[in-house]
Amino acid sequence: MRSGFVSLLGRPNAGKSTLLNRLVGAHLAIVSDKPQTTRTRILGAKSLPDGQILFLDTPGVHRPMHRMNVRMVDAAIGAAREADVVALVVDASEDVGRGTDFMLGLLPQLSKPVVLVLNKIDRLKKHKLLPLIEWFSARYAFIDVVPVSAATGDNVEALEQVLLSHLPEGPPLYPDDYLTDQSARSLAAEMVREQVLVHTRAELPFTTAVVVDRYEEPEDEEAPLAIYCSILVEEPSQKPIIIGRAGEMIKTIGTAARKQIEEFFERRVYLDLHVKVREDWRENERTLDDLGLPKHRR
Ligand SMILES: Nc1nc2c(ncn2[C@@H]2O[C@H](COP(=O)(O)OP(=O)(O)OP(=O)(O)O)[C@@H](O)[C@H]2O)c(=O)[nH]1
Ligand SMILES: [Mg+2]
Repeated sequence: MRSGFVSLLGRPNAGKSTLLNRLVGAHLAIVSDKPQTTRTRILGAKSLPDGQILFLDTPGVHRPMHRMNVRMVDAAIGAAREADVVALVVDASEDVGRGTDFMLGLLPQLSKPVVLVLNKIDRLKKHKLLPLIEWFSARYAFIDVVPVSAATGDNVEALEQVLLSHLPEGPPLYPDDYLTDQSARSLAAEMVREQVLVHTRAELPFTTAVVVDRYEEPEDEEAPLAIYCSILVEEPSQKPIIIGRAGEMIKTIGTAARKQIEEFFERRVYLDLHVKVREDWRENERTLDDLGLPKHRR
């Protein structure tokens, strides 16, 4: 038996959260086509016949411009420091650039075994794969290189076996039905935020947060979960965008999020959404604490 932690590290939008969800077979981490979707470390456990892998999904590594982003990048690097193995997830369909160099520059100081995961191969022309592997291999001594498509699932099982083979020997750390360390509250808040990301553009995805104000779980399982959330925006002008004309937008967001939460918890849900302006919340240490972003520690 082998078991341990694998941290998924990479640039924003590389597909880390899509890969986590694919690996554990549940929608634990929200996904969007906007960068900086994931804001906290998310644990997803996968029990296998010959061991257990504890995956840590992390925010994409980027140049932080706000206190929130400093905490996000810290969470990513902190998770990599905690892990037994780092899986560096790269969008293989994109050109390498300065961001790639920055990521690679972080690796030596982690002093961890690193597996290179070339994701999105469904979008890559076959002849481009080998030169890409050579480019990366010339820059760091990866212990393995595995091309995958998190979207289609192509080669993901092989990746799982490779990662397991690099974990220390030992019994599983959690029971085999253990899935995540996320609370029901934060899973629900994240599903609301996912729908905000799907339905909004420009700066809104970056300036929105979701907090659960009240979460009621009636003992009678036929009665719906009642979840009351605030959607935080940074400026008064952003409020009407989230609400939409005649409340159309917030209704769309609410309906889609409610369906997702119901599916995840297999229970009826009553979801109540409010939009609140909290100026500069991305710089506010207390709000960031409340949102579960760990404090800056370096
Ligand atoms: N074609 C294709 N698209 C993918 C694949 N994996 C992820 N995507 C898409 O890439 C986008 C980003 O995916 P995420 O999983 O949110 O990326 P992430 O690395 O978690 O991003 P951050 O949380 O912002 O750091 C989404 O639109 C995904 O649907 C893949 O294998 N193939
Ligand atoms: Mg993510």
